[in-house]
Amino acid sequence: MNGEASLLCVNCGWRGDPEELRYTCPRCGEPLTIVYEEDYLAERARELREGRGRGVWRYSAFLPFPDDVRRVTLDEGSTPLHESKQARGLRLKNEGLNPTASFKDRGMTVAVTDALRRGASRVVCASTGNTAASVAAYAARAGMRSYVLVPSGAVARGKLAQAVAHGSKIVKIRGGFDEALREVLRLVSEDSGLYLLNSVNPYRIEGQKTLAFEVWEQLGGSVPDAVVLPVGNAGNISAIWKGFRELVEAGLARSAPRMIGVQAEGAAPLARAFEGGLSELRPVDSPQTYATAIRIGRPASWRRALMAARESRGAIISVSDQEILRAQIDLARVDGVFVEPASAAALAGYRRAIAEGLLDPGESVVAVLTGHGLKDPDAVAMFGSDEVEVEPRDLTRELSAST
Ligand code: AN7
Repeated sequence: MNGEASLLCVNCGWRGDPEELRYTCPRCGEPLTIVYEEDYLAERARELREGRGRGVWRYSAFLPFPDDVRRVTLDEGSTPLHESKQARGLRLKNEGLNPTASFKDRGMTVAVTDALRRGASRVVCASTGNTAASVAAYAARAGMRSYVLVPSGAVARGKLAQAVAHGSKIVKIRGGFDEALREVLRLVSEDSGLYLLNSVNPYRIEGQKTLAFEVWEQLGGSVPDAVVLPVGNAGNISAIWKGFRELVEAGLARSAPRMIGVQAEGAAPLARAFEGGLSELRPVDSPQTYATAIRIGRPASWRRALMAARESRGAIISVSDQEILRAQIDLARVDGVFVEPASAAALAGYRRAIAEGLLDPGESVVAVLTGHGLKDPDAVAMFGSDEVEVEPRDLTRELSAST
């Protein structure tokens, strides 16, 4: 790799050289996408099929670095694809089993590798929590100083604990994620020494697209009929769609799955835009949901998310907090997989899509479970628990079969 990749603005068509670090289009402000020269992916298809090693870097043939790049890695990816006990054809991609317990690590290993390659020593992000935890860990590993901006109110406890543990400077911004992202974008435009690790960074998308390659491999070289996943800032749906499209472009898959993005009702600007057939986003000013990871009203990658849903003949839908909670409990108590609320939106969305006829029962569907349940231990308060405290001598009676 070198020279075969360029930066593309999917909105206005601007093109640039990735060696010149940019996150957004200088003409129109759209987050930039890394694209490869025609035929390049087809030429390297064999290397992708015969990839060595595991996880994200197994697919380095489709990543924009020379093969000898110094990787910053904690062995991300290679996550299990469980069959769900809840519906025939439904599989659960358990991204909570990444190094910092969310899918963000796929993008972070690639973006922090890029930061190191460019000699960056200070990295920054705005985050609802998981990006912050991942930035904190990878920056520590790379020996960089990290700054994480989080909403002052609503960050899950586990995520904050990770940022503290890894030694980030944590700045709680009064306001929500959207305000924090706006300020961090302003900050990096004024201070070229700060490397930005939000998903407007095109290297994050390159790392996260590897989920598609992994699913394809786990299904024996085929793709599912559909992928269902939670959508917040909309980087992940853009990335996974890009991965599946590249498989098709490389001649490794005949078609790509329908992409079904799921938002929480109180933070659903993309679902509204999709349902209304709109070509512009109407941001939500004070987004609300108990799935704090996706409490986002002004998704940066909104245009690419709508493109993914429309080009794939998928959809972006919304579900209530109650449906999310129900799905979270069922994932834990029926499938044995403990996820954070945002991730449960994937199962809630699957159920909605079946009910509305967007998916047929029995179709092959992968639900992306984006983050581990231990990230947000307080959410469990709403599950209802079965616990008692007893004197030691009362234990036998307490555990007798009748109770
Ligand atoms: C568990 O950490 O935005 O649509 O700052 O943590 O790519 O934003 C997290 C997002 C889904 C949505 N599931 O992904 C952040 C942040 C979980 C998440 C999403 C997030 P995007």
